[in-house]
Parts: sequence; C-alpha cells; structure tokens
Amino acid sequence: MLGTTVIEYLLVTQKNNPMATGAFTRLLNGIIVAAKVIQREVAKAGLVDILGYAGRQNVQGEQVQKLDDFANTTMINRLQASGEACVLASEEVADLIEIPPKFKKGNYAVIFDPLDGSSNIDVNVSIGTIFSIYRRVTSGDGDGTLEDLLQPGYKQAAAGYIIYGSSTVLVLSAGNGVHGFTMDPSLGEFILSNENIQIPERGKVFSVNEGNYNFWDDGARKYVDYIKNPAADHKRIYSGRYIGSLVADFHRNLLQGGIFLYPADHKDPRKPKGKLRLMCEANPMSFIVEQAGGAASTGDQRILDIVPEELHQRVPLIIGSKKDVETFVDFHRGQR
Ligand code: P6P
Repeated sequence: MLGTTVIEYLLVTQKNNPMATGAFTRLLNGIIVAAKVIQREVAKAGLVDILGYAGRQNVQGEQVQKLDDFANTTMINRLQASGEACVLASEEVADLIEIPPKFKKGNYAVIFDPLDGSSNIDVNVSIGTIFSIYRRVTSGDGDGTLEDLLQPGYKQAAAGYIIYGSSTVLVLSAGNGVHGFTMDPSLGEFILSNENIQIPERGKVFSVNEGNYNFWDDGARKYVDYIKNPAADHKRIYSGRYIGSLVADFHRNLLQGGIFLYPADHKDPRKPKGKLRLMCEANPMSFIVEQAGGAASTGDQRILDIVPEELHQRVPLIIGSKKDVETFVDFHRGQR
C-alpha cells in the first residue's frame, strides 16, 4: 500500500514470515537512520566546510573526501549500535570492522560503500550509499569473521541503496521483489513509492565510460559499436547516458530499462578486472537487478555466482535489462 513507511512495510512483510524475529528490521533501521543523517550532510555539503579532501587516501588509493569519512563513520556507528551485526566491512576500510564489546552481536554481516560516486560531491551530482547483508555462517554469538562476509552474492539476505538526488530514495530487496521508498522531508520518513519494481526486458539506454574504449577487449568494443549502430538487428536507437555515479546510472536503468557497463580494461595494471568492487557494488546491485527481472554478468559468469576471494576484489560489471546483458555476453564470448 502506497504511503506506508519502510519500517511499517517491513513489519507487515515480516509478520508473514514466522522465522522473523525483528532482528532484520532493527538492523535495517540502523541503515535507515544512517541514511537520514548522511542525507542531511549531503544536502548542505556546499554550505559548510565539509567539502574538499580529507587529506588521506582510502584502501583503494583514492583521495577521501570529508563526506566520505562522515558517511563511513555514520554507517559503522549505526550498524554497531543496532546490536544485530556480528561483523562489518566498508569500501573505505582495508580490514574487517568489529563490533565493540559494549554492543550486542547479532546474526548479520554487512558490507557497504558509504558514499559511492563521492568524486561527484563537489559538482552536485547524485551519489549514494550501497549495502549488502548476509546471514552469519560462523557458529556462536561472538565476533563474526571474514567467512561471514566472503559469501557468494546469491546468499545475500538483502541488498539496497540510498540515492541522494533530487529526492532521497531507498531501494531495497530482501528477496521478495524490489521496492522503492522516497523520503518525505516533512515527515523525515521513507514512504513506499515504487512497489515491486520490474526492469524492462530490453532498454534503449547504455551507460559506459567510452573514454576507456581503446583499453577494452574486442567483445566490449564490438558490443558498444553494435548498439550504437541504428542499422543493426536490434532495430532501435540507443541513447548514451553516463553520469559517472553507479547508484545514479543504475537507478535510472532500473526504472526505465537499459544496460550499465564497466568492462575489464587495460588502462591501469593494478585494476585488470575493471574498477568496481564485487562485495560492496556489484553484488548488491546484481541482487537487486535479478529480483527486478534483470541480469548481471562479468561477461564470463553471473555476478552472484562468484565465490569471493578478498573483501576489495574488483570485477567487470555488465548489469541491467536481461536481453541487453545477454547480447553483451554473446559478443564477449565471440558468438557474434
Ligand atoms: P569512471 C565512482 O567513483 C564509481 O565507483 C562508480 O560510482 C561509477 O560508476 C564509477 O566509479 C565511474 O568510474 O572511471 O567512469 O569515472
């Protein structure tokens, strides 16, 4: 029912699940509160001295902006305080993040990108928080371990993102479809606005940084040449839309149809598999897109089947409308 808050929605859906104890709702409430706090800072980022670089680099070797730090600390604090997480990991932090003794430890492991697309902060482009939730697999009620996090994406209990744009929208899937909740600033609540989102089977938009064209392998180049050719057998004119913020590009394609590509490229020998991270970008977005009827692949395999080897590993990401992703895979495998 539209007009429902996200917590009311969870309580209703949880009511129908005898296994539900309220733990998941308490964990997600931690993320919701963090999102509200982050959104407040993002909204005024241009007004206070929170812009500019914090003068340090994150584990990816990228300059960290102050808002990155703030979002990271906020997510960590709220998830720890929820009492429902046993271990955390962040795109901004090299190693696992433990739950301090003063907090109860729960049965969920959470990995997140606290502010993805943060290089766009200074130019007022939409950015977002991305999160991925797993059930712990280690026994006991003590600290979680790397084993609780390095699970293949198909084992996610839930995944979602918050996009801080013209409006602030939480998109969430707990395995029963994908639902969007838009922040009502007058209430300070996320209100159900898009129930059971389904991505069109084929889109008319492609999102890729063509500046990397000469660093791609043949399959990626041939695919992009193909969709840019209106005389090709797809019989449509694709529009190129690339914002350079995964959450923004993904969200548009989820609602309107389309394909986002960050193929492997040979530009940076340190990143032979492309730029995007498996655990805190590719897996959560792939979980969501499959729940919405779409697909996500490296070109060689389904993203959600990848058995992770390390927290910050990178993967090629081809994601969006099912038929568009399938066509890319054909080109990638040299079958077209
Ligand atoms: P490029 C932002 O830094 C990010 O991780 C994603 O949000 C975005 O899709 C991608 O990098 C953009 O990368 O190399 O095209 O600037």
